[in-house]
Amino acid sequence: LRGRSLSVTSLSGLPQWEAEKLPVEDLLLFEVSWEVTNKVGGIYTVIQTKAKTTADEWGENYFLIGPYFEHNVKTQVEQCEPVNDAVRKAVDAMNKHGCQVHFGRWLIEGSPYVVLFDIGYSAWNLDRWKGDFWEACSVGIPYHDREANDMLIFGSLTAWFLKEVTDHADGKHVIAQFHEWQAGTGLILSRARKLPIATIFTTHATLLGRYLCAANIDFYNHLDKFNIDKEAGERQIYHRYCMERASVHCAHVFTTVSEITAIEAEHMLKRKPDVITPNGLNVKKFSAVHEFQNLHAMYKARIQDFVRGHFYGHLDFDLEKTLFLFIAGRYEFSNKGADIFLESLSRLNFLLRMHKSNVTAVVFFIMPAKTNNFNVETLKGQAVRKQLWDTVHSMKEKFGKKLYDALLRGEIPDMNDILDRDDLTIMKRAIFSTQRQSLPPVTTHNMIDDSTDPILSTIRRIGLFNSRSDRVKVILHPEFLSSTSPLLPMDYEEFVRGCHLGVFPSYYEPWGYTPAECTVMGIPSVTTNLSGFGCFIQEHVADPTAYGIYIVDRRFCSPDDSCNQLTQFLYGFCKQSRRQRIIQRNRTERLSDLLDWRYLGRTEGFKYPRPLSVPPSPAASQASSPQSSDVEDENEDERYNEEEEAERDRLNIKSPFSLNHAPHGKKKLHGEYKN
Ligand code: G6P
Ligand code: 1S3
Repeated sequence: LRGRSLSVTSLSGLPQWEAEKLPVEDLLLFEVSWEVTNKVGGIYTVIQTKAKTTADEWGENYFLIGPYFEHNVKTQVEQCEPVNDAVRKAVDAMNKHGCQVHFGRWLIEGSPYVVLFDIGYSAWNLDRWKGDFWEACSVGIPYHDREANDMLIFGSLTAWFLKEVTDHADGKHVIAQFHEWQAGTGLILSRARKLPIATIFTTHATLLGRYLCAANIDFYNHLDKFNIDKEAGERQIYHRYCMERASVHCAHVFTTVSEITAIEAEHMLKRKPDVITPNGLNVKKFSAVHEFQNLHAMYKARIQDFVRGHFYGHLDFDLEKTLFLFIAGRYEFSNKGADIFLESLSRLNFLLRMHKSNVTAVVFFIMPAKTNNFNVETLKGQAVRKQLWDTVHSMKEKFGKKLYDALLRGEIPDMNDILDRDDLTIMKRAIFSTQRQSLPPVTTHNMIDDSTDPILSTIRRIGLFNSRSDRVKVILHPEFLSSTSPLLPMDYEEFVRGCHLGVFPSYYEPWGYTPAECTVMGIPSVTTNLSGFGCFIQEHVADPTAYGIYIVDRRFCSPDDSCNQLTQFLYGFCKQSRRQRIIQRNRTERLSDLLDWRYLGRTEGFKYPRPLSVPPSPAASQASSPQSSDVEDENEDERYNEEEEAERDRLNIKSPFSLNHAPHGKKKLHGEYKN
């Protein structure tokens, strides 16, 4: 490759070296993204979870390139000197010319090397670099688009860095993967400058796709009919769109995360992706197969505690028969399907009430919006709960001491005397403190745009106000979760584990990490046939519902029909007994190997068969009335575990994903698993 010139106009394929035959020592791999050490959305998860597998394969020759933000670096990066000669020379050369390039190890699993550029420090070059960019591809960036300007600085620094690296690479071949339009300018400039590197551009969504879907346009039925330049212009993203499209067409290899986004890219970006690279996760297996079930019970208890506080004075529902549902992610109301979810919840509420169900569904919306911190009523709820707990605790102490003294005296105390008048007063006051004049709030925070917020507006329209008679209760938590929150001190993973069902009925979802994350934690979820993940599961699992993955049809039916289908899924889920839920969770967790970065790419032609154990599918075996879930048998837990182990053995599920396969080998999986 060295010295070989790749002109932007001749894009007819990869340089003629065969990467598979070259030892890793002769290659340098750079992965470029705005989300390296910088959490914005899903790309952070892609990079962070993949780091260990990539670092294991590429060792010292793998580097991530991202932006420098002091806070991120202070908390996530251990700065050090580069060992690699070419990288060290590149960092030194740029720093000598007035840049601030930081180097270190990102403290995540795999601890990959990171090269981070301080964007603000180099901003004085902006006008010159705008000129260079115009020269390279005739795309102009308006000064008022701060984000696009930052991306240009980031891209210019990336291209400069890669130039320095290739100048000092000493025979090593360089590969660079750029994620999304934000990183794309680095690719465009590298190609325009004919740098001897092989380039990959990966898109995780298209700009136009996201905008058009958010405008509630019937996107997938009109893919070939849009005047894309006009659409981009009208939405004032024409320059960004040009940056994105130029990146796509400059790359030697263009990839995306799912089949559905590949079709979208072909129409919106006018290039068919060369490879589809589904997103994986860094799956951690517990040594005890059922540890994830124990974790569910443990974290569910924490959510129950929060619910006790939130619904104080209205706790006339049985927490043992309460299911926790949630939706989480970027706040894109219709793209993420919050619209049809709310509508389905209203229908579910009707069904549960009509059938006099004793099941209650508490539904969390975890979607960040602008707020003025927690609201008083919500904080008060937790304070009341805590106070009640403290009261109970001190009474218990007092009671215990009296009992102890009596027993020491050899007496059985008179239970009527063991509590005195003061104790009764304290208890009565504690009960009085749980009275409230208002309904339990539907949001935990003071929303800045309360009157126009789409979730709150819909809640007002459908009337889901957390009344006593509602069997569906709603809590909007407009902030990502954190273990240091004074309200709900849990991190996202703990919260997911404690819930019963994740609901992600997205309309626009190139991949969709949220249901995938649920799956590896053994928590069932709802997804759609418009999400990359949903389509991937349809391809690889014979009966997704039996495995706890409910796939709503949002592609071939009307929104109303999708709502009905979602309502039926939710209602069916609410009718399951505890035993059925445990079995279903076991099955869900069995799919995690499919989503492990280590095995992705080896799944071609592989399909999980229908589960063998009875009941064949929790959905199919649901009792006709929700009352059936009264029949619970905690002591049966052990038996389910044995059944589950027997089923895993029978399927020998682990073997198709065995790590004994050669790292790059795309082996066919056992024929017996093909359906
Ligand atoms: C896990 C625990 C069981 C518990 C169950 C509750 O499986 O290992 O001990 O009974 O969770 O399940 P549920 O679906 O009712 O939260
Ligand atoms: C994108 O993030 P989003 O939530 O804006 O990239 C993710 C990672 O590939 C993907 O999972 C998601 O569907 C996309 O939409």
